[in-house]
Amino acid sequence: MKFPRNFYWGAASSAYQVEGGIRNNWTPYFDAERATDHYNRFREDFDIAKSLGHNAHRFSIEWSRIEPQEGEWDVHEIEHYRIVIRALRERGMEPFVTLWHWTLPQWLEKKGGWLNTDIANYFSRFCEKMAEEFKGDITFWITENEPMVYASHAYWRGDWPPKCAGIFAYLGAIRNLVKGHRAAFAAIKRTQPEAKIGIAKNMIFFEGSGADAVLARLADWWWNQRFLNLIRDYQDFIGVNYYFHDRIRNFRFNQNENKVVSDIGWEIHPEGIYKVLKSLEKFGKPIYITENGIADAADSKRTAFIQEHLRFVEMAIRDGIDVRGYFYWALTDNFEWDKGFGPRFGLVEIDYETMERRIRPSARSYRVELSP
Ligand code: IFM
Repeated sequence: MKFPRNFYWGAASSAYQVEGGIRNNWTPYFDAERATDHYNRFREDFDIAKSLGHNAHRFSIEWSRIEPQEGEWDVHEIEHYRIVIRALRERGMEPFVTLWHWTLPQWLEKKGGWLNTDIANYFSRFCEKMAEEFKGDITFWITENEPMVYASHAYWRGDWPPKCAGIFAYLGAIRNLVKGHRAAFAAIKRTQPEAKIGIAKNMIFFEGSGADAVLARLADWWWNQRFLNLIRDYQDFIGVNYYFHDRIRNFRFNQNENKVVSDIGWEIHPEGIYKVLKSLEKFGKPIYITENGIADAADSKRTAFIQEHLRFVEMAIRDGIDVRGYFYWALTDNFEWDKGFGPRFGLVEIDYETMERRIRPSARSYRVELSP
């Protein structure tokens, strides 16, 4: 498999899932505590990524560290992320920065979080500040991670903070997430016109035949396409997070064959990544796979998982889709939100007792060969 010369490849993480010591809107419900102590061990983690040959890394800046109280910037924490970014650059890795990976400062959650009609202003103010601070160091900004996933858990099912379920809350949160992205896009561009900005969109390959195909198209429109359509003129690239295939049979979702599943029961369906990439062709934007990964504690499926998905990404590129990068989720094991520390997504295993890092064999077989 050969990828274009400038292709970015590496792994991803998010602040709350790895840093440790964060108190945000999740903490009262699902406390990540020390997480992987990445806040103190980021150099060690980046050394590992470098030793694996990665040329890019995706991580998030934790809003609750930067603005712990409304309107107050924490210069010490800004400096911390400056050092983190420098550490990546020194190791030859391009930083891709996520500005909102599902967490909010507690003061903002108290004001209604994503249901606050002013949240787009709060968010764009934070994003603008980050662009001002880091415009010399960062090109790629991901404003929001998987907004539809967050809205459906937090405001529809109500199993994630702020655990507020209801159709109006769900629709209202989506509307504000769209507004938030647009406002953030404008704010970053004002500060840094050359910035490249997008979101990381969770994409599901919905499949159905006959009458089920109609439902599959509808689900595709609602889940995959609508948000991207609404921010169509406010993005330089599309970030794709791909984990799921959903086969619809007799008007019922989730009728997958599940022949091969991850430790948390997610079906492995690599060709779906090709299908979702194809479905994004019409936007005419560069695409980065901002997440793709598997929970596999025994590390018995991860190598094939990565190779198969990369094979379909390569096929998409050969078919003319402008895919420019791939980030495996995740560099290390980490705190998997409501599921805690059980699922093991990492290329690198974490011993949560000692915080020792152990590189899994699959990490060494994950290589993306670039054309000369
Ligand atoms: O861990 C999450 C990540 O934070 C967002 N995308 C899916 C991953 C696996 O569930």
